[in-house]
Amino acid sequence: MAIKRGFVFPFQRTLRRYLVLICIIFALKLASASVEEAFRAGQSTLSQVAAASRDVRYLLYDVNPPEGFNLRRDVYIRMASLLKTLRKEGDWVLVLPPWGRLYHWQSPDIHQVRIPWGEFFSITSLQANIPVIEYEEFLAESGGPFIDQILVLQSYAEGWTDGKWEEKVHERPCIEQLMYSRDKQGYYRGWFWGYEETRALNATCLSAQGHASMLAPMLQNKITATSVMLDRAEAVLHDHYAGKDYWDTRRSMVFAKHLRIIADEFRATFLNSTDKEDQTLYNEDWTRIKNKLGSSRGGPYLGVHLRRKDFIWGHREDVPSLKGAVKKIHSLLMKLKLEMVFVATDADGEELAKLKRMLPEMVRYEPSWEDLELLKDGGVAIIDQWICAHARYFIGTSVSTFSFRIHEEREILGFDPKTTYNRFCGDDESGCEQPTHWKIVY
Ligand SMILES: Nc1nc2c(ncn2[C@@H]2O[C@H](COP(=O)(O)OP(=O)(O)O)[C@@H](O)[C@H]2O)c(=O)[nH]1
Ligand SMILES: *[C@@H]1O[C@H](CO)[C@@H](O)[C@H](O)[C@H]1NC(C)=O
Ligand SMILES: *[C@@H]1O[C@H](CO)[C@@H](O)[C@H](O)[C@H]1NC(C)=O
Ligand SMILES: [Mg+2]
Repeated sequence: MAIKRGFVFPFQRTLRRYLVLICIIFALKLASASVEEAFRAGQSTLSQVAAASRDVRYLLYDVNPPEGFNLRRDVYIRMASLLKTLRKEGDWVLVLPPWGRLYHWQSPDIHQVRIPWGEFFSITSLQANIPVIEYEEFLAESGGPFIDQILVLQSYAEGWTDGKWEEKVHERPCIEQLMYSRDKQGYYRGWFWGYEETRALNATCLSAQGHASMLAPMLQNKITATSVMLDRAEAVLHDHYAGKDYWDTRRSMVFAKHLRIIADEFRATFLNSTDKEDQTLYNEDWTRIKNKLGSSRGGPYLGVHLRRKDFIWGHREDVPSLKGAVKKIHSLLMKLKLEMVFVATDADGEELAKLKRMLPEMVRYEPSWEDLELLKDGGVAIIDQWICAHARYFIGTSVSTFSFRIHEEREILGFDPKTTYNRFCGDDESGCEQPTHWKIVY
């Protein structure tokens, strides 16, 4: 399925170019723009004609502001499932919500809004799964900074009636005050990923509980708007967590090449780790990667993800003290007969200094200010993940989506699950259940 789509979509693009040509000829002859087109006068009337000839519809989405990068990656998977369902009855395209203003991106003095997905992920890889476009392409293609309809997802005011949970979706009055306000012209203004000029023509609320594709009939039959934005998209669940469709989308979320190159160079220089020696088979085309579990050996180092900040502020019992973590790292190095340890962490300055004192041999990826400005906090985090994903053995932090995404990356690379699904235990934690192994469905 994924392979087929991978070839269909580029073909559609070529086809579209021909359509554009034909349309230009017609458009020039007729030379009469519709009222709608005049209203939405943008720079890109050519692709407007092309888009109109396809009857394309755009699905946009956004996520609750406090959510971090790696949960947002998970929400993308849910939206991709919905898009696949929608495409059974129409030419829908997913518009990638620009990255920015994330709580954890705290590096001062660098510009971190309106970041396109292409800075973090390989767009051609995403497109081999579903048709996606960047927000700026949407602006050009759809004729300007207008979104026809926002649907804010919310729960049901009455809760679960008679305590019984069922899947359902209804247009309902908004329960909370909208995060959008109306301007003088009556348009809805809001965050819109830092695109101040963007406005919506309508904004309403949708009470929904259930999986993402449950929204499809509503979007296909009741909502007629060309561009529809789902806000609070994390409110819907996965169609089928860890099923084939989940993994197709997850596998398509290949990190941008420049980030992988930097991480690979770091592995080679500081960790004596190369794909050849490590036996990590890789292919730029994700549809061709199907590595057997246990086939990858990994580089001669222990990979560690030590999540701190908000994970320790709540004094969670499943997160270790630094001392506890270092003790575990030393015992793992002994047991695994490894000498090098790579540490990815969001620890603050004080904790980091303490960690360096207790674990002076640790290797970290520390970008210069210039690199940080270029890669941004998001790119640095991806480099950390990619290096952890190539370690001979990995240990992460309990219920961190940052660690979970590393598990998936290692599953794709073909590591023995014993080397992947490990986490630190809290100092006084009883039980300490280890992470679940989710097998890829190809
Ligand atoms: N560079 C880097 N950033 C991290 C690390 N751990 C956490 N972060 C940052 O903190 C954020 C944590 O939020 P999130 O992605 O939601 O993961 P979760 O909160 O651990 O489930 C990440 O997106 C990063 O921006 C790390 O090991 N290295
Ligand atoms: C806004 O959207 C709702 C829900 O689809 C619809 O009932 C209403 O008529 C729309 N309002 C306008 C002004 O288009
Ligand atoms: C790097 O790895 C290779 C093969 O895995 C090994 O022969 C070599 O001694 C290592 N070099 C260092 C500096 O550890
Ligand atoms: Mg988070």
